[in-house]
Amino acid sequence: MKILVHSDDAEQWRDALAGRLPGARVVTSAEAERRDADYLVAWKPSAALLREQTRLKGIVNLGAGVDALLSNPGLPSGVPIVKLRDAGMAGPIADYVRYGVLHFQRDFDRYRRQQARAEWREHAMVDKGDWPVGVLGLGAIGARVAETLAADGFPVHGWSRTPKALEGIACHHGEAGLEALLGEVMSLVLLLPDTPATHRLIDARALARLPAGASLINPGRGTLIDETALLAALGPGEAEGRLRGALLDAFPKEPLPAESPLWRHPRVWITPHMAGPTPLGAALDQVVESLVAFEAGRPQATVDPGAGY
Ligand code: OXD
Repeated sequence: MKILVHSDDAEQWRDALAGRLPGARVVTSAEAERRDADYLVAWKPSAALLREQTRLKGIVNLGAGVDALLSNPGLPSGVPIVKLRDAGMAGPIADYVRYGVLHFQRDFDRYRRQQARAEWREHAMVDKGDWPVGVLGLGAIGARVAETLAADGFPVHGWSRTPKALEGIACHHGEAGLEALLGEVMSLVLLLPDTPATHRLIDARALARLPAGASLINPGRGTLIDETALLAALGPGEAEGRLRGALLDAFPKEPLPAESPLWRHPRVWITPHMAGPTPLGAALDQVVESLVAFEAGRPQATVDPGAGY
């Protein structure tokens, strides 16, 4: 079998895959030999690279989100796609979210602003038990985040499109479930996939449902948020608006354009899509398994392009 690899670390992937699949020929997208591959292992391939491939039997998406791949105009129809599930990224994402929740629950945002004024003033601590957190999206990563926060002592509400049950998590689903969750949580965490159904789910109405002083943490997809509504809910300047602050790792357009007002908002923390890197070591087993399963004619859980994940 011939495998084509495309990613920032394609050479490492090529060598690692060649080591694990000695019968395979593995090339990177930078090599002249890149045409006529049987399988593509890639993160954000170009439309041109996809169009060059005429006999693909399967694609392995080197990430958990398939939105970029599914919206690629060069994507051939009918070729099965598998994505990484939790390939080592859920732990770092859970840490990112913990950092964000603690940031607001322990008032680090306020202390940071006070420091700029040399102001020594302690805020009464809100107990973890009184700081409910909502996690939207209970896939492999969302579930791990929800369970981590619950183990830390936060009351956790989870939401998914279809009903799910997770021990220790108050699980909600459907529209009514979302309304109920939004009304409860002091930190809202977004870990839904980017699909037409989740686009701008966090709009002015959703933000208005959150309790006053709530915070938003988005290590998921930027398209989930209506940015105009977010800025309105935050209000301008340092004085806390209805929405106290936001920690954002994902944006509809990345890199976040320099002119975005989010960069300069004093109660917004921006990170450059770093919450859950995909470590090659942890993802390799999954990629090899997927390729072996493709080759054996029994691909593992493939992406449903209609649902978008
Ligand atoms: C992913 C990502 O989808 O890094 O894995 O955004």
